[in-house]
Amino acid sequence: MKIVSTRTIVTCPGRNFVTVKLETDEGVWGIGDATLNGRELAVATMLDEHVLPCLIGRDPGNIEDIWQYLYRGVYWRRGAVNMTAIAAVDTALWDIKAKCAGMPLYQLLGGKSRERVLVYGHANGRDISETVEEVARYQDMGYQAIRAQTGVPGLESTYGVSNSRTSYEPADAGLPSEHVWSSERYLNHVPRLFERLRSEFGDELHLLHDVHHRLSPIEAGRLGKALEPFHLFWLEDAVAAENQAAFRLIREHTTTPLAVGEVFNSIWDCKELIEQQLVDYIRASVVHAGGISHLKRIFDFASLYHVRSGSHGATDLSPVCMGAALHLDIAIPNFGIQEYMPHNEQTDDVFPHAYSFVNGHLFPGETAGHGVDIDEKLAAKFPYKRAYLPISRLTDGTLCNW
Ligand code: CS2
Ligand code: MG
Repeated sequence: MKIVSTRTIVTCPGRNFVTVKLETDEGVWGIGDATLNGRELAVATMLDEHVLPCLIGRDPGNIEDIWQYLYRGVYWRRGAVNMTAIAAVDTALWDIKAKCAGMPLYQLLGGKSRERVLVYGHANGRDISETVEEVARYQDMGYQAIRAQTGVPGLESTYGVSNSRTSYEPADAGLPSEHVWSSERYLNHVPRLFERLRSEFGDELHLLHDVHHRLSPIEAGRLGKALEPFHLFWLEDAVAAENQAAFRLIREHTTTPLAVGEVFNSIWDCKELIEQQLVDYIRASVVHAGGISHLKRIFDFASLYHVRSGSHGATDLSPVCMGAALHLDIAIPNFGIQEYMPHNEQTDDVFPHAYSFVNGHLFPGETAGHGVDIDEKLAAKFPYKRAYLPISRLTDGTLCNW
């Protein structure tokens, strides 16, 4: 079997997505997600101009060799654009291999380690009362794990909270919108949210929170300690994780479980965090961490150190990434939880998929491959529309992490 044609498909059914499609001389095709929120065309160009031409004539069954060829062959290794491009090709190749085997992808990854994939949804509100209402709404929809984000008094906006009660889509403008941030106001307010949530919903419900890289290590230690009475499932991205050693300081101050890694694109971003058990969950995703092949390496390494998976699953990761992720989620021994932000209807129409949501869990489905396809005619109806992620500044104008 040989790869005879390749292309990238850029579409914007409410938000931008980039998809790679590889076609073979035996009529089998595979697709992979190549979406990098705010830098979509960088990845599309990387693929069209530098990666995809190298694939023509290759045997799609040689997944590992192609991965090594693309990872080592670029010379300038790693990085979000590079690893997202490799991820999309890798995902498409696994899709082809599973289709040729006539099996759902999880069968090639070791089969089922569980019957269903626990997911968490996003509840947010402009204040604590609205957030409580949203958590109740998600609980009524069957979610057993819910991430809660709330507005902070004195701040016009904050991460994870939409001002219009619609689902939160951060890539909101043709040039980066600017938001003001105050860690002090935030640190004083968040414990009140979780105190209220525990008194409203009791101890069973899994509660999660995303700090979104905004604190210093000692501030994160303070927050983790303040949240201990409310036993969160995890506190996510407490600090930016380039300095992996910084997590040791957080660890010294709190037993609140820590999750990190949605921005990671290789095992080298998290090797120290895992080896020294500085975190409890790794959030790396199929689309940004080199595909199924590399993400499985990361999770297998994490399994040696009691670190579990918690893959990123925001709406800026396409249904193709979600579909592929679920096959890994159901197969690996150290699965933790899967983030699940349902896509809008237009996106679901562009990306028909086999996965389904039932009672707080996702199921990958039994379709051969990863179970997701792309309707190219429909995709063509939604042209790319440049959109940036916001930036944040402190009240004195200092640029800080959004
Ligand atoms: C967030 C994301 O889902 C999450 O945990 O961190 O919404 C993140 O802000 C976006 O994926 C960025 O594009
Ligand atoms: Mg996050």
